[in-house]
Amino acid sequence: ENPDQKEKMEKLWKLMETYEPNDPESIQKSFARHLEYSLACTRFNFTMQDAYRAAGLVLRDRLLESLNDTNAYYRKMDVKRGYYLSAEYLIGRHMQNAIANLDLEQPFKEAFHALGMQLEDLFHEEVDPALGNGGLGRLAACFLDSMATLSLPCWGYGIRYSYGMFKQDIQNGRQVEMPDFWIGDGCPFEIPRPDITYPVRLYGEVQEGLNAQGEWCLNWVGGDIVQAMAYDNPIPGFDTYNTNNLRLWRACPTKEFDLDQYSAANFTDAVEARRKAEDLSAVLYPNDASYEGRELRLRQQYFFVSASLQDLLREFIKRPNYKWSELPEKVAVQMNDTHPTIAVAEFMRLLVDVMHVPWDEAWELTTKCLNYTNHTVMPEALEKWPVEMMTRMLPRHVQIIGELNLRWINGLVAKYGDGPIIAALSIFEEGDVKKIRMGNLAIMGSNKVNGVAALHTEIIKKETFPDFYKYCCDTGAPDKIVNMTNGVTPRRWVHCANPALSAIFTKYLGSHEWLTDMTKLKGMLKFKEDPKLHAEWMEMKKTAKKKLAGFLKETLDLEIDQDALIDIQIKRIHEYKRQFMNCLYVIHRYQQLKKMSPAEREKVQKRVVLIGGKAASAYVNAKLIIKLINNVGKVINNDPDTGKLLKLAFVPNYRVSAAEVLIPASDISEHISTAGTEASGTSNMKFVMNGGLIVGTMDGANIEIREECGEDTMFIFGCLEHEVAGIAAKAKEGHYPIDSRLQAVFQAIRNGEFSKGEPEAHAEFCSLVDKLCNTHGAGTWDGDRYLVVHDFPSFVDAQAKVDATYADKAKWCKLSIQAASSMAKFSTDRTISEYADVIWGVKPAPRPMEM
Ligand code: 7GP
Repeated sequence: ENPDQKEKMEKLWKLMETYEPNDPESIQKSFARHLEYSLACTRFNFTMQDAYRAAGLVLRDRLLESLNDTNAYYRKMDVKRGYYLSAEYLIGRHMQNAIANLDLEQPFKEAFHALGMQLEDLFHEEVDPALGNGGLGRLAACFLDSMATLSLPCWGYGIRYSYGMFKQDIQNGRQVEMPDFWIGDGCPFEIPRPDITYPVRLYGEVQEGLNAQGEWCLNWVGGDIVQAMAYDNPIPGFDTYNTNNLRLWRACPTKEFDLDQYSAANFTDAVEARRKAEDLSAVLYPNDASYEGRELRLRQQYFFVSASLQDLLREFIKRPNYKWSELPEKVAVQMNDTHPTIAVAEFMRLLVDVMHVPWDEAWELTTKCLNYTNHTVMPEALEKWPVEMMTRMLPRHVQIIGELNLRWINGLVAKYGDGPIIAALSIFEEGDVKKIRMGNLAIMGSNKVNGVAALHTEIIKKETFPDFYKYCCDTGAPDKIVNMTNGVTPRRWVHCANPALSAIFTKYLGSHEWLTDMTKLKGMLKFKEDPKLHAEWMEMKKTAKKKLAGFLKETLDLEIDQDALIDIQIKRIHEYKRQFMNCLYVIHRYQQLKKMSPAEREKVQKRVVLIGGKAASAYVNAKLIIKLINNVGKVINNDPDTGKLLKLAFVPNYRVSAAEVLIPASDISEHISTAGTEASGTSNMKFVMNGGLIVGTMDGANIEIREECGEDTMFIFGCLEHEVAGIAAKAKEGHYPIDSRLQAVFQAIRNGEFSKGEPEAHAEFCSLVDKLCNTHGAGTWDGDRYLVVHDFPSFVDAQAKVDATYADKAKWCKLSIQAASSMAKFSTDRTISEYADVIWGVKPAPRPMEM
């Protein structure tokens, strides 16, 4: 109002409006400023870790400018927004990716080179933020990259765990879990937002009462209130001025609560309460594709869902003259698996109890805004919470779910009469312990439900949720269940992880457009037989193998022959993924080598087999498989007859940054799950984009990759999904022959060849083998649930074909180029465009350079 004051404010605004310049000299100045003034380092005393932090802050300044302007633009344009709710984000290191996406590679390189520093060395200082388990979490991170790159107004919401995925140490061949306090030294990329907090209630009770308008209502009162505090993580897009946000919530004690305790002079209780509140976001549960009904886990889920929904609804009602009926035109929410599906009830609660929207309208809005992705067919992963537990923790939500279910069941009975379909579709599962099925709640509350690969989506319809699919078809909505085949971002997984390959593509295609339009890679196909490209391609692989060799030397003190075929299987350890079968094959290969004369051995293709991945801490068999791999590796690698020709190593502490070194170096990778068990797989895509070929089953996205790249680029084996039931049925009757080569492998294990001097390990290894063999006799068939015995012979054949093909270098190179150049479909840019079109109805909103 005061003109003098206004003038001064305008001066400040002008100052704030200017962007940080991006020439090398300005970057250096900004770096020095952060080193000295943000980190309090002196000229004489700073470490590489300090340098990394200061460089991180240089980037953060630029990210913030872009983030703020992007948000302002979205508001100005009043766009529809997408919100991705995920309990996990396996984001990986920020720095290299941020530099690439902000288009600062050249000036950064120059700036730091001139200061005597290599960017690579700075990158190495960053700890991986590992706020996820595996595929589901990494997919969420690739999705964020594509949302920003496509200039889509989409944000991610999740939990800022203080302890991420545990660090895996290998001691005496066994997995030992170590805490990963990744946030210990602070992360220079995140922006704490003490100004953005929401209260989240847990426990307490529901009381009848009157609302502000004097109407009868139900009030949820009492219990504990924690504050969710926002931490923003800017996600820059590539080749756009948009930067989106990943908002992670940290649990903090409420201020009032603390004060009460303090005034009661009960200081230690107050501190204890603080600790209890903070526990909520302390640790990520290290389970992948399995479920543990732990109370803290449900608390975490509700905590982040409630804060996120409050935040996005606040954004909606900030709009002038908002109308609730417009909500589905402005908001689309994606629930990443069942973890955030309490959102269905929380959305209803916020609309009905807090915003006073009538029930029927609220339900219509909920089911128009929410969507659900299923990521696994493993029944043990479908969350079901005991009603008793949920009633204690979220009493109002259980009422809401009860009411929703009542209306739902009434409708179903009217349609089908009382019968088994009613029990199958109910949200409640009867039994000794009555449970709430989160999958059913998710489907009921969603506009669209999707699987993550074509085969997986069919399995969802046929096997995981057949009654829902029937209901959808019967009500004229078969399209409620759609397929969204997964992808990966080529920025991180090709450009950053494999700069040599990125340079080849850009050189041959004449521009880096392929990085945002992977169909451009088709242009490489005309060079697939070009000897000049072959030479460069092989050089690229050599560079990657050299880097891998350095990594293996450093982490395992393992020397590898860089001319060997590199064979990699990296993913969570799970019986359905069949790392065990891979290990059994390596033993077989070793036995073959041992039988040969030295002259015969000379002719055998050299191989290095690398297996890596974490096992859930309570998953006994997965942990045993790790031990077996380590023990087998020890025998093979130290055998003078074979050591040069075959190596087997377990790569410890598999994580995003390790994947970035391993994947570019592979010749083949193993995606060998039993048909019908791997929902999609995404590392298969990363490997092929880097010119590796797949040994795989007809499962998940393998099927679609093969379709795109050509049958000759994949070494397929094993039974098909529709054959599994028949094989299992025959096995139950005792028709389950064990291949003689596999018997020889079993024999070696039983003879203790891989457990010398370790009686405990010997018994454990025998138990693994016995389990596979325990397939005979009616009714007892449960041992080889994943058909290792059945698929082993064709696996051996596929591996022989790999060796034969690899011997022809020109052919191999051609296949490698052909495959890598045919992967457009598996860019998350394609996946996310489909989500935006088919599920969310969200449109790109690229902001102009200057605002
Ligand atoms: C994984 C699936 O196992 C994998 O096949 C898929 O590619 C990935 O999701 C992304 O869709 N599932 C999980 O990581 C997981 O934890 C249980 O599933 C909820």
